[in-house]
Amino acid sequence: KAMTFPCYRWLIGDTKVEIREGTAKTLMEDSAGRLLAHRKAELQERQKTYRWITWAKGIPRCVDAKTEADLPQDVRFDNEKRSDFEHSLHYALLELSLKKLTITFGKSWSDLDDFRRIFWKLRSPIAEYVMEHWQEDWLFGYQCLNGSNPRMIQKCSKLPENFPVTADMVQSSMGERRTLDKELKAGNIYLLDYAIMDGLPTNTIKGKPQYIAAPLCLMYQHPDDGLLPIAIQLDQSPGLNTPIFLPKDPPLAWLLAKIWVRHSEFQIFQVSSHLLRTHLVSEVFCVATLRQLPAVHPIYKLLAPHLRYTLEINCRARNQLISPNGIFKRVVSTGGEGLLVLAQRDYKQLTYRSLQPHCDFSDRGVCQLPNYFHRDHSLMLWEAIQSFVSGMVSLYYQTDQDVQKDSELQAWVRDISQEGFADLPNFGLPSQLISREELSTLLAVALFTSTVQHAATNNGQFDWCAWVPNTPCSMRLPPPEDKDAVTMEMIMASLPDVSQSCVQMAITWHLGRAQPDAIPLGQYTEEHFTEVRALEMIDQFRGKLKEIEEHILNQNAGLDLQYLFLLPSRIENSITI
Ligand code: OYP
Repeated sequence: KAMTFPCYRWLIGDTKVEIREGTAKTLMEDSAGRLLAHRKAELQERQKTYRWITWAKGIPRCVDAKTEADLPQDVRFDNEKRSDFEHSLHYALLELSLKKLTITFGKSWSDLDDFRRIFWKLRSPIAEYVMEHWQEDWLFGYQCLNGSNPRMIQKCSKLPENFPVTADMVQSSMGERRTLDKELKAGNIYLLDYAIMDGLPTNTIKGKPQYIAAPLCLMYQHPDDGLLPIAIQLDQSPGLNTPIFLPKDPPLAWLLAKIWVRHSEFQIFQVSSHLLRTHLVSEVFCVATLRQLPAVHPIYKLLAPHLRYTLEINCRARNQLISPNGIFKRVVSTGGEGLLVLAQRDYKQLTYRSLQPHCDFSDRGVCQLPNYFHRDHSLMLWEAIQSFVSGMVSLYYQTDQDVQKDSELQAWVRDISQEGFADLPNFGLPSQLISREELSTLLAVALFTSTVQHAATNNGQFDWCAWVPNTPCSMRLPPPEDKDAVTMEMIMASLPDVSQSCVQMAITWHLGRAQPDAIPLGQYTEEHFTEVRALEMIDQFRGKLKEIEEHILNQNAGLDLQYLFLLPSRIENSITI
């Protein structure tokens, strides 16, 4: 193959400079004076173009652009992407507002089956499955592992003090000869704790207050029936008005308690797992890379394909989704101040460790859980990414000293840790890289977050949120205080109304559907690298991904509920939606 692509170009004064030479070069290798001057000029230009800004205090910093129109052409959507993005959303909102009309002028909104009248059947076998089975306890448990927010579940070896579940309460969920105490010791008890939602400011929508709870939910890994919810408390403080809901309670009371947990899931899922921990984290890598690495730098070449369209989609999200009049404000319980406070609380606890999947799973104590496909696929993909990037690093850095001496690289990591993740003393990313291993880990985190982790949270959102009662975006009544007083009327008056539900379906479809112009993980359409060894490593990486693809397909063959969100061919190379 002929490799004659210009590998970098920029403007010095009015002169466009193009170097027709493909070899990636770190600073030390680039010794000729003229080239050094070019590197410097390119970076000065880039730092003028891409500047950090604090959009809101207490969350990662981002690119300085009021709207996507302020971004340089190089990082904007191309025409096809823009028109698809705008049309698909309008199409969805229009389609659903028609459905809404038929309800507003038709029958009342009084029964769970009424959600069927607005449900959008769109080739999502999972969404249809959810519609039929969402009330079953095992599906509630399954979603903790393989739904769209698979990072909430954690091992519980001792009951939290504010969650006074007794052996008696859960005996019937465990079966004979088993006790809560024994199962705690055996490591079969897990917990969902939404303490982070306690006291969040709540939204008011069309004059009506919305409600938020901070539940605790105890889970049991049953030897035959899988992971099951066995006790739910909807507030962090126990008390007379804070009953502990149980599977043996009146069915509507238990159902409403589960719905409340799922409502918390929606908030954590979208604000923390999706927005903060993928979109905003990747934007930090993106801005630092554009500011600190010249296009000829091997690390720039390695990262560039994983940063495509991320700045524009994030600008759009800041302007239309989480802005003062955005979609969240119009339909979600954390709309307005709530989502910001939630993001800020979660940002405070964000660690570099938690962005590395093997650490995250082991810190949560979930390595033994059976049928945790999300975990198994994540680890396989992490391994593939990690070995790819460390191979590339060792191509361009012969020793650890080479890493220490690369002042561009060091400025890059300083930009990430000091500018992007500012005010985060416990984040855990050093502001200097001293070894090739440290560099490889950081690159693996950047790649993994913008590809695998984003796919894991983004790709399932229509499947798991289209049936609104399964993952409601808001609640319109406070949590129930009396188990015996729960009625269907109360459930319907708590769940989102018709128009909130329609918007939830439209947006989750818009974001979760397969993107028409997607570039899948490991496909490098622009030939940044031209060296034979680098190209071989890319090939090896693709080979691994192909094996993973086949493994996942075989594993899923014949399953009613398939876990395909981490199929490599369905993972995008960057966050573009
Ligand atoms: C940007 O015209 C994005 O209103 C989506 O978000 C939707 C718009 C703008 C609205 C455009 C318009 C892209 C990227 C992102 C992200 C992370 C958080 C996603 C939360 C989705 C929540 C859906 C809520 C529905 C009730």
